[in-house]
Amino acid sequence: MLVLALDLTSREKALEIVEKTRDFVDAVKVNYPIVLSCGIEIVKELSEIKRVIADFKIADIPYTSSLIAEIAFKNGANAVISHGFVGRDVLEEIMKVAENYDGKVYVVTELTNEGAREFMGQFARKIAEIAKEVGCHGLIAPATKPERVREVREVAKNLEILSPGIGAQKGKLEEIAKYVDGIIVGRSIYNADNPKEAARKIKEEFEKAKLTS
Ligand code: 3DU
Repeated sequence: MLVLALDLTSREKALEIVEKTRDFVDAVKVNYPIVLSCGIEIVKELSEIKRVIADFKIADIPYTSSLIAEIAFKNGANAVISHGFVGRDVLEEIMKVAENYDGKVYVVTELTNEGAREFMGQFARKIAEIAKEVGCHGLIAPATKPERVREVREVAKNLEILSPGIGAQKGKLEEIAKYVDGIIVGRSIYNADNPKEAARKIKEEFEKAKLTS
């Protein structure tokens, strides 16, 4: 599975990139840059073309978190991403909302940046355990830290794992492919001279790495 991280601030450019890459992209991930620039309507618009994962990295009290999830699903998102460090009660509340929409919930175990080792990394395993116990659908684990992705896979068992950090953040496909179900890629696709070719190549390389790793 290839998820396109659409961190653009122009609606036109975003739609153009999605059109160009749609044959190779399985879902589109929206984050704050595009939603704060284009409005929540962009989720609906994109959801008419591809499945949309709303990456709001939800990290609030259960009530507020459930409102955020509700808005995402109501506007056509197929899945939301929550932080895991907020704890079980938040994930349970988001799951209740997701169930009403037949939607998915992915949980971040640890971010890709080095600084995330200071706090989140120490709890990545525990976060994966809680997400599994709560019945969340998947995890978001860092391609820049293959040893952690392996560890998270051990705990996650059959939970879906999506991994950002390939390309611009220097994560390597061959190091994580066997542990993950999908990759999340943004800049290496939308900033490429030929986004369609870039998406095709990355998807092919991922599939090849999965077969050979
Ligand atoms: O580095 P890229 O341009 O390929 O984009 C990666 C996307 O994944 C981006 O939207 C970012 O917010 C998200 N993400 C991470 O990069 C790292 C994480 O740990 C979680 C999400």
